[in-house]
Parts: sequence; C-alpha cells; structure tokens
Amino acid sequence: NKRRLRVLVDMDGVIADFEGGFLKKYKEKFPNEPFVSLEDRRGFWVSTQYGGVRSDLCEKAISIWESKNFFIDLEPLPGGVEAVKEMSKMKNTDVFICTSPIKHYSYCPYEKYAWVEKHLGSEFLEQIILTRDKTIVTGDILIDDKPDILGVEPNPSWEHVLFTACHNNHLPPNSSQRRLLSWADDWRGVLQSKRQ
Ligand code: UMP
Repeated sequence: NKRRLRVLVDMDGVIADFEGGFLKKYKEKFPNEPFVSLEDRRGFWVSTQYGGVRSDLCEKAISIWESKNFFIDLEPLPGGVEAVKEMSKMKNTDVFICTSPIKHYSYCPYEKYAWVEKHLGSEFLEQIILTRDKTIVTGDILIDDKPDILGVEPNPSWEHVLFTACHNNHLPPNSSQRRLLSWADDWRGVLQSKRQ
C-alpha cells in the first residue's frame, strides 16, 4: 500500500537517554576517574572520546553499556514516547523502532525489547527492527542522532533527519541534512512534508 508513510525512529539518543544513562552509571562505577560532561561531548562514539582522554578509559566506558540493566534503565528523552505514540495513531502512518544492538549480546537485545514494552506498550514489540545496518531497511524517514549512517546499501530509501544530541550539537550546519532539535520541534511538519 504505497501512500502510507513509513517512519523509522532510532532508540538511543532519540527516545532513550543513552548519554545521560551512561554518564550517571560511569560516575557511580568510576567515581575517581575523569569523565566527559555532556556539554563537552563530541563525536558519536563515547568510547572514542573517553579513549582520547586516557587510553584505558575506552574499555571502562564500554563496560558500562555492556553491563546488565544498562539499556532497560535508560530514561525516556522528553517527549519521545509521546511523539512515537502520536505518530503511530496518525492515518496512513507506520512507525518502526530501528535500533542497532551492541555486539555484546548478553543483555542489550533483550533489554531493548523490555524497554519498548515498558515505555511504549506491548503492541510496539511488533514494530521493533534490530539491525546493525539501517541502510538495508526501507522507509520514508529515519529519525536518528548519528550523523553518518552507512552500510551496504549506497542509496538508502529513507531521508535521514538528524536528531540533535549533545555529541552532534556543534557540527557545522549541513544544508543537505534536515534536523529535529528535540521532540518539541516540528516533527509533524517533517512527516507531512514526506506525504504524497
Ligand atoms: N554505542 C557503542 N559505542 C559508543 C556509543 C554507543 O557501541 O561509544 C552503541 C550503543 C547503541 C549503538 O547500542 O551503539 C548505537 O545504536 P544506534 O543509536 O545507531 O541505533
């Protein structure tokens, strides 16, 4: 049925507060180690920036999101759960949660499902796409905080709308990439602009 709009919504950094959850648990586990405040975050990879502060902090950072209960404990980002529920109720609109699990699979995939059930409801378990390559997923829009979304498909079907996060805030303006500053921004207008 081609005239339905398919919206792909990323999870970490878009509806779930990965950065805030990371910093809180990192400080609890390593109270005497240096940390990077959210204002000073640069670059998508937390582990890379921590490794740049001191090389052993890379693996210390990784140990945080590889731990049990990291992903399920993430707080929802303001307005995200409400926005996803609202767009899923819009006429001619299909919403999928499109998220990349970490390769340490003991907890993350399970907890991503549990998070969706807890915050969005069990009906959204039907809408989850776990993939390390989002370019092979078809859709009209992908709302994602990662600036560069690459994979095996050189021409993904979706338009990537960059969701603002602490790590991408300071990137120079890119006229070929639309942004959503937060869920208080005009996401309804972005969806409307893609409708036939
Ligand atoms: N992630 C890392 N290293 C980092 C930051 C994040 O492995 O330094 C993980 C967390 C998420 C995934 O599981 O990468 C990002 O997924 P998407 O937001 O691109 O879906």
